[in-house]
Amino acid sequence: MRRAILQLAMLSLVLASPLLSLAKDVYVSTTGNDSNPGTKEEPLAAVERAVDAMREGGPGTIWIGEGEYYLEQGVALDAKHGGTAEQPLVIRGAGAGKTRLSGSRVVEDFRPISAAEAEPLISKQAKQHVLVADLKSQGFPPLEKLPEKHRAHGREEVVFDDQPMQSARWPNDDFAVFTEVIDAGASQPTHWVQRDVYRPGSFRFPGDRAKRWDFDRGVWLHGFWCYDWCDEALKVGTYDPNTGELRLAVKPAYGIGSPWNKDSKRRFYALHVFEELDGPGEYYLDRENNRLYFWPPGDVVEKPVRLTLCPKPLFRADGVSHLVVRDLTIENGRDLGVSLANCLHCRIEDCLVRNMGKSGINLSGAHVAAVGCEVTRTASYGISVYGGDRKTLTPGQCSVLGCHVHHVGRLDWMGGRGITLGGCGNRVANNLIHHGPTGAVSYGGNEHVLELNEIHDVCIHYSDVGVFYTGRDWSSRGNVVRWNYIHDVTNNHGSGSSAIYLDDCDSGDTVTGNIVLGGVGRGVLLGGGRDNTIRGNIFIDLPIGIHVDARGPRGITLDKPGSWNLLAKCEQVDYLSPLWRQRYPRLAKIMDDNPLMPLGNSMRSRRASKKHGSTGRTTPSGTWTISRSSPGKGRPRSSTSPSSRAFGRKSPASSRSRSRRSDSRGGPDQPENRRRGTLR
Ligand SMILES: [Ca+2]
Ligand SMILES: [Ca+2]
Repeated sequence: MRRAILQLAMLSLVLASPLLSLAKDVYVSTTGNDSNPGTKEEPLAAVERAVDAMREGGPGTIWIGEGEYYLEQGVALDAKHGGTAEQPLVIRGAGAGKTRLSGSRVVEDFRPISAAEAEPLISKQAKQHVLVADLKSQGFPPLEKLPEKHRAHGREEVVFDDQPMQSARWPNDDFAVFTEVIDAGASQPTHWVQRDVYRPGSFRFPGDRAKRWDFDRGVWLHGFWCYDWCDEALKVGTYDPNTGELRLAVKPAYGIGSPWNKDSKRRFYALHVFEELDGPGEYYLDRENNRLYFWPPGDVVEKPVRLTLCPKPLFRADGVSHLVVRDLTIENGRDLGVSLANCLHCRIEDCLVRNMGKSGINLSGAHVAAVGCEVTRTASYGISVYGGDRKTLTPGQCSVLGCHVHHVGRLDWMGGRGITLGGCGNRVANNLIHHGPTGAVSYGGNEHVLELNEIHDVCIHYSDVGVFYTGRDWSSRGNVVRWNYIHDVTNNHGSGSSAIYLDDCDSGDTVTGNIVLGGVGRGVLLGGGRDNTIRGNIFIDLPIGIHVDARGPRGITLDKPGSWNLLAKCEQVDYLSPLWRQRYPRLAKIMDDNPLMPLGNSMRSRRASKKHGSTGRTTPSGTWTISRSSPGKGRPRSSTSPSSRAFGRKSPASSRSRSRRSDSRGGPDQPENRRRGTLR
């Protein structure tokens, strides 16, 4: 009897909760209502409500109808969500472009700028075209302050006609240049690249333009302060209009000015400067008074002006198994688009992720994939993947397949790659990647396959950069870069770009069957590493096919901590364990075999075709260049047989390119120069 009563009570509970009784399909519509049961006829209104309804609900499908859904704090799934191998939990829209999950709200009630407000604007035309919206009166939360130092700042941005607009800058499409450093604020470099930075430093601002700016309101400068592979946007501290001395408010990572060349031209532009709002597409967010000033490139009545607001990933799943997210547009947030973290057997497919204040898609766990997605207009990178366990060499089997990743790195040039890859045993294949400030793909870890990708128009701003980049790790082995097609890549001044860059003694990878057509300065840059195989690649119209150098003796430090202690990195993955000894027998013996030298590399079956330049030598087998200096001016010091080693003398140029990575990055590379494409 008691049991029957209990069953009755449970039944009545289920009946009282229509969402629990709705089997496996939940519907969401812009015309729905959250008090509805979530059926096709009576859908819910909020995606968040549907996700709540599916918690502990097992497999099923959330159908999100056409239209735009504002996600104030994003959608979050946890380990209580998920399906089974046979029947996943599916969250699907009516198609990318039709169902839009947005982190932005529409700004309305624009009025023309008043004469008093327009007075500081330098452009006469701007005084006629700039519109103003009061955000506070429209119920927007107060605008957040910009950090004094930033790249992808994650604060509010303006989107119009589905494209991020430009915070007012000068010059509009290029860089300004200074040459006179007044106070570098830093020591001379030690160990190639490292400098101690004591204070923000100052330089002579070129010309009179800055005399027009109100520094009390805040002015930022985005530029390459020391090296052409480290950009930062930094707030200005003081400016003296009489002397032209401009002092930064915060310390650049490496100080101001090249330590190698006192006359070097440092590139920068001014950012978030109200006075420089002077063209269609530029805006200024007054973060004190919560106003938006905007010169729209179209009709603000016909096309909505959006302000990005959501400070969290728009869609995130942590610890979920068997989830499919598909057919959605995910857009206009201040943070990530999609995060599938610590997930198993999950995938995002056929989605469009765009206009994000940080990055597009993060994947981690095992068997987690992005398939057929488009990722564009992210402030930093497009897609990141981390899966598997290096120590046990357990493959993550995560993948990025058939994705179109383009126009990434809007604000964060250093981190703005198309795809980043780490862990063990993951795959990046059949993707199209183009238009980025730095390289297209960076990877670290073991046993990855990067194949059949097409890449063009990358490395736009950076120098000393690889389209495929990996660096500074003896233990990062078993990776294969094959059958990729790389063309029309920018080769900036300084150390330029390489199609495949095995930087700073990185070892144990196979580069085979790639086609590199023009653009880059080198097909492969093998920077002091060991046990790499370069085979069967086709390099067409490049200054240099393969560059090899022996930088190990100048970089590797086995007796102190830091990113150049390559032995410590090996010990972290227990490289002498039976498993690692069996898989990487040459690594197990490295300390007995002249560890600083680039031994064990194999190069053959290269096909090079030259159209210009004396260094593009066709070498049927095994002839390569070895130099103790860095890529430097993009020219080998000597061309010899593999058995000979011609060590050049260390030059300032080589030192510059060499040491850069001892700092923040630790993974990816760097960037920039003429024949520049554009990210906008
Ligand atoms: Ca401007
Ligand atoms: Ca490697």
